Amino acid sequence: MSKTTITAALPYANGPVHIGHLAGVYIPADIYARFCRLQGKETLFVCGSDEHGVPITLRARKEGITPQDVVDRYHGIIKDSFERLGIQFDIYSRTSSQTHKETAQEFFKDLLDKGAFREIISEQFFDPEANQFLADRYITGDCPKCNNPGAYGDQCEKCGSTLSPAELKNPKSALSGAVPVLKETKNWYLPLDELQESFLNEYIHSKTSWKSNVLGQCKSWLNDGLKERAMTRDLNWGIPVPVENAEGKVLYVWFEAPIGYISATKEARHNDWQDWWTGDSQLIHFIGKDNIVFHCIIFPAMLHLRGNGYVVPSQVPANEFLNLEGQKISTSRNWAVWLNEYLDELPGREDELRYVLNSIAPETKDSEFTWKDYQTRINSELVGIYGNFANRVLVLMNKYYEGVIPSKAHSFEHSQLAKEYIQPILDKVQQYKFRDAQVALMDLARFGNKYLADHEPWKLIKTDAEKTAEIMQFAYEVLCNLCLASEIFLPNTFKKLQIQLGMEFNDVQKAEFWQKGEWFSPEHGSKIGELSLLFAKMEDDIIENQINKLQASIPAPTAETVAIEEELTIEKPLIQYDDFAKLDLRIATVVNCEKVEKADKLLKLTLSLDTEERTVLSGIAMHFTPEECMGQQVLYLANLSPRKMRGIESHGMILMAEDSNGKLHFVRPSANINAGAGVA
Ligand code: B3M
Ligand code: ZN
Repeated sequence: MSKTTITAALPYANGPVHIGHLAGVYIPADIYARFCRLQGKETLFVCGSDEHGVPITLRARKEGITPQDVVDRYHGIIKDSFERLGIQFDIYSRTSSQTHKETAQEFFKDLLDKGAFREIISEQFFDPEANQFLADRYITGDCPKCNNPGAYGDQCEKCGSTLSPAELKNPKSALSGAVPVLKETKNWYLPLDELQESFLNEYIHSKTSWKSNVLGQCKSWLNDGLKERAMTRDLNWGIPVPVENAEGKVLYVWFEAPIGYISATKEARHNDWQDWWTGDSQLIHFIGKDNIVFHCIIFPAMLHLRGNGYVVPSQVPANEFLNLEGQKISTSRNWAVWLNEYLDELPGREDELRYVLNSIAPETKDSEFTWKDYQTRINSELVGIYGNFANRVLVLMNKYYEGVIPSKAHSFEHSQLAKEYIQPILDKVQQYKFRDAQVALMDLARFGNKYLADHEPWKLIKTDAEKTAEIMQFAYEVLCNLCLASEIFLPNTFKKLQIQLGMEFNDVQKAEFWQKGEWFSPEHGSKIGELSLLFAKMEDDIIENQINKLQASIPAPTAETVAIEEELTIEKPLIQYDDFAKLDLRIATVVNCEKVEKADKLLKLTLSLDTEERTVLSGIAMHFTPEECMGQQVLYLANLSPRKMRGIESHGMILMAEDSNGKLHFVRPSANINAGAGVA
């Protein structure tokens, strides 16, 4: 059987891990890795801290410590918190390790020797006082768009514009305050333009099973045409470029960080590490959407150039983003739920966090965590359904049979039960639909609960002992299957429940369940273990404390933001992000358009969203002919309730801009992009 190498994005060691990281990357990756192991696949699950790159040096400057101090601190915090949550890496390494340094340098040398890079001399900003080149973030100045005096060379945080350092007015070095000057420097570039033709076009187009959000991004990069990209940087924090006379240059963090997966494999598997990266090994990267280009385009290109039998990624199940209480999670604004703090403040609630975050994982679009929703899911689902079922079965078992499983067999078909309740879990995990898989898990708990409610053994025991034994035996059997199925989602609950069931599932039993998808049927006569509570009710005060803590972390509005908000209220009332987040805005392409009979103003449009088509009626017939609409990309509100007009159901609406003459114009992206793309 082929090997499966699973990687989870290496978190930057410039802060702890938060719930957004967990929901997007680490929980799905852990579910999948556990699943592969239980399926009997040879599985390696690697991760580690990403300890290079500009964000680390910025954090160090801010705190007045060295970059090494920063990464040492956060590497420890991150590694420890993953362990406490039960993320079962085979290794959690770090990119400051000696093995990684050697591996990355060797990789670079090999590509260099193969003539894979372009050497390009360009002008970069340089601080003449500090005597070093400046990363974009290290240059500050006045924003060309809004005049904010504290804009960075890559971005203005006030107006949100993306900038380049040359655009800043009155640029200054953040290191010394000196005016930066342009200076020539040589760097090594990956010729992605050539690689697109020779490899990447075909590679991406062969990946028809990838998720549509991932393919959409890849294709749009390819459509725009890839450009060469520097793989070395003039910086003093990172892995030195292994070439003579390259002092002061390091490997670009996005060149070496993915190589970290290989280094970690070496550290975990000294003797056979190559086998995990060659042959028919399956390489699967779990990442967030902002890392797609690096894992689907740049890293595969690097592996392809390296040759030597290296495999390229076979799956990249990237997720979108998780928001928190109506706002984007932000490390710098401290708008986050930090894993290490969660574990300290809510001890014993690890599986609850895993459960909730998997329930709302941003698998196809951005999603949202709120503390209230967290509470509801725990109380009504984990306590109300799962815990309630387990508790009823085990308590009655003690009460009626002194904990010994009665031998009265039920008459359900095992194969039917497997098809209905076990297979769906396996299928969904295999399709990387972990949310749905967990819903299927809960369906089994619901089934058990309903079975008890329908048969009421607590009443039946008074009149029919035989039938009661049959019911209780079956309920116990359902609980065993629920327990088995929980191992990949709720590992602590699995362990606890196993003890209470008086079970210790062995490898054969697990294999029959996870590999063959068979219904488990317990031996009669065994005795259940000691009972304990699986899930405790989540009380209001805990939730209130968490909400208060979060609210306390947002800075109070400044006079300026208050003024801006007042100005904005003139026309329409201010809304909360929540209200905005409800809109499903997309870019759609008009693939068909026709007039509507007996309706002068209406056009009937067929919009393509890539994976599906929608019919929309739009009152633009006085402004455009059907021909003029064909092929247009439009801004489309996808989740407006359907409405019937002239006997035709219209799904959503297209958004138009009206100029001062009352003429309508299409609102469309500045370049053609993939139909269905989200707008946020
Ligand atoms: N550290 C970026 C991030 O955390 C980066 C991932 C590296 S994966 C090789 O989003
Ligand atoms: Zn600005």
